[in-house]
Amino acid sequence: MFKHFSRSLSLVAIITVVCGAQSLRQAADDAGLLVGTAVRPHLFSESAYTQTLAHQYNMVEPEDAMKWPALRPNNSTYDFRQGDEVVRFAQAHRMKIRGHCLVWDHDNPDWLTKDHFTARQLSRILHEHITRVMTHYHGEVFAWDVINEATDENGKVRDSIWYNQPGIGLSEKGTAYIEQVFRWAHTADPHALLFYNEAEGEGLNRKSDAIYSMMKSFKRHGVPIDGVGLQMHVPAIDADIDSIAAEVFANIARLTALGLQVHITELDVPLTVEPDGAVRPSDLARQAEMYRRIVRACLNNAGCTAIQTWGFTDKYSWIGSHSHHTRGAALPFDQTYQPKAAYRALLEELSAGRSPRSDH
Ligand code: 9MR
Repeated sequence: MFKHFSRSLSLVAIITVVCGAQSLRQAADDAGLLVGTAVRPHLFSESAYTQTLAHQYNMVEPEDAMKWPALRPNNSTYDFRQGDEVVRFAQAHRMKIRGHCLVWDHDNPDWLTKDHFTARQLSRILHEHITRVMTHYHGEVFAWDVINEATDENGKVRDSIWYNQPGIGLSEKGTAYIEQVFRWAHTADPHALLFYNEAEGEGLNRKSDAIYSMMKSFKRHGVPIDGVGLQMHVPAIDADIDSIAAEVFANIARLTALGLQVHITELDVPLTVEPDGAVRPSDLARQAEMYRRIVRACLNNAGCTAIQTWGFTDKYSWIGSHSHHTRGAALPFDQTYQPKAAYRALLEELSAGRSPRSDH
């Protein structure tokens, strides 16, 4: 009987390997991992957009819809309409929602940056914002990027309206203001997972060393933090993919050894785009390899619990408009929603699951 049972189990395994998972979502579900993408709610009227999204992903994050400019038309008003649209879509399709982002020195509304608030006023404004937004999305957003990009390339706390210009009253006290916003966030929603999200600190460098030290100190002092978001905007051209993958693996390993989760939060791999929109086939192959190795680095560490790309179709990505359209084609689906080599690499790695197949 047992023999019979194990034979049918191996039959299931063989069928799965031969047929393969039908979507990133199915493969990620089987691997016990979240696979997500940033979304723009005004595109929910486009059926190819929503169909691909619902079929392929089990998690979404609003690209801009929960940022200050969307939520805060002025100091006394909150506008949750765009964020709520993301929540409705996700709930209708049984997807998890990551929230992004409560504190950032970028992309803040003019009323906030130009009104010359005092530190005491800013402290009240930020505390109220965190409390109100997290309360509104309580039970809906399971994880928040509480603070985004607070460290500079030398590993120093970045100058910002929230830190020292004029700050919330903890100016020149290093990471104390970061600690404060995590404490406010935890009080606002004790059930949400709280993340520190950062760019260009994915491998091993001064910035990631500083983040690691900050995390170690936060854990030692009981600061309520659950994880680190590694953004992962990684160019593939002229990159040493082996050493990037090895460094990302090592960084994930040291962070998770502190008892933190890691989410890959904004993965995209921009390529050079010719004026006629063409991309070299060899670049697409390198891009696929980069996707494969980053996903493998995550899968090989049980503490890496989510992989998310910054958009999913090359039709809509921040890269084009930020590079005068000289770079782009960074995502797993092309402009017509056809899967690229990068998609197949993602699917193959997710389907292979967590069992380590190499060191990194
Ligand atoms: O992709 C986002 C773009 O639409 C916004 O205009 C921009 C400013 O809010 O932010 C972009 O997303 C950024 C993210 O919020 C934080 N990490 C870097 C991302 C790309 O710039």
